[in-house]
Order: sequence, then structure tokens, then C-alpha cells
Amino acid sequence: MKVSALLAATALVAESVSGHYIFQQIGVGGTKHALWKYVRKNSNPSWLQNGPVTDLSSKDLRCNVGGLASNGTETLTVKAGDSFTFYLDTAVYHVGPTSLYMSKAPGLAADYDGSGQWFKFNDWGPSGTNWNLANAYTSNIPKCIPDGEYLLRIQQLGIHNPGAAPQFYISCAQVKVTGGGSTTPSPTASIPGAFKASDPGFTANVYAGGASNYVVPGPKVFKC
Ligand SMILES: [Cu+2]
Repeated sequence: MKVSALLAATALVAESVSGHYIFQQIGVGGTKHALWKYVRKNSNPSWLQNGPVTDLSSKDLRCNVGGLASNGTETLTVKAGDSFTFYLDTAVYHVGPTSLYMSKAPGLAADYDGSGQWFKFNDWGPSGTNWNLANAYTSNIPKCIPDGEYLLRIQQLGIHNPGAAPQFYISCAQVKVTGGGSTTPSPTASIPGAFKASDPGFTANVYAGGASNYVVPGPKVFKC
């Protein structure tokens, strides 16, 4: 007990000085776009650039600190069904799930603060006790969603310190979807609001069997 408390404390100290990881780039169709060109850059100082958000009630949960505004981020045109990839500065190394979300802007993605409804369309949960810890995550824009501009959000949830606040690693890209369909995605949720301290996937102790039957937090995954 003493040893594990000491280890946990050491891990926390190591973390606070070494930094973490951040999704900073998006690629589509084999083209890896420039850093922060289409991904909103958080407004943290550089030494905190790749740090997490931990406050469940904060609007920073949407698109990271300072991510409610575009701040010059451009909007990437994608076709519904297109494969895309989010790249990190450093491969994810805290165990936990990675998820993808989208929220339709009432107008331009560049003007949108993410205050509307979000749907989730992909989860990378555990397979057995293994987590998909990677330096890039690839998925497809859902084929059936309506054309328009969206925030495309990726979230990795670090649940590596049971008992301490889980860590959200988040970035949003601005995309314009063309060639889509007419399905209204559901279920949806607001952010903040989609994640609760009582979510089983939030409090799971992954070192004590919590990875089996693990439920990724957030709304159910939408499929076309
Ligand atoms: Cu970290």
C-alpha cells in the first residue's frame, strides 16, 4: 500500500514535468497537413501545450483550452466516407480509450464554439487488457451525415492513475463535409455534460480487472 502510493506520487511528479501528448495534425487521402493548419491549437503556454483537461464541467472539454474559437484555423473539405487520420506529437502512453466525435456548426466551422450537440462515431476501447496506444488514429467520416461544416473532435481519456482525475487529451479539426446523406446522427450529447464522474469507464481501475467489460464514456457510437 505504501509502495503503491509512493509509485503513484512519483508518477504524478514525473508527469507534471515531462508533459504528455497532443493531437496536432490531420491527414486525408494520404496527405498529412501542416501542424495546426486544420486543427485548433490550444492556448496553453508551450510547456503545457500537450497537457490534459481534467475538469468535467469545463467548456475546455470540447476542443481543449482556448478551443472555443478558431483563431485562424482553416477548414478542411472532406467527402463523407473519406478516411482521415489524426496524428500526435508523441504516441499515446496513458492507458484508456480513444473516441471520435462530430458536431455540426450552424454556419461556418470557424465561427462555431461547439455549444450544440455532439455525436460519437468511433471508440477504440480495450481488447482484453490491451489498449490501442498509437501515434496516429485513422477512421472514416460517416457516409450518411448531412453536408455542412463540423467540428471533428478526437479524445483520448487517460485512466492510468486510478483514484486521481482521469485526463482528457482533446483536439478539434474544422471540416466541411460534402457528398453526404440525410441521416441525423443520434444519440447526441452536450460537452460538457457527456461525461460524469460516476461513469463506470471513468472510474474503472484498469489494473484490477477494470478493462474487462469496459464501457467507453460518452454517448453510444452512431453508425450509418
Ligand atoms: Cu500525461
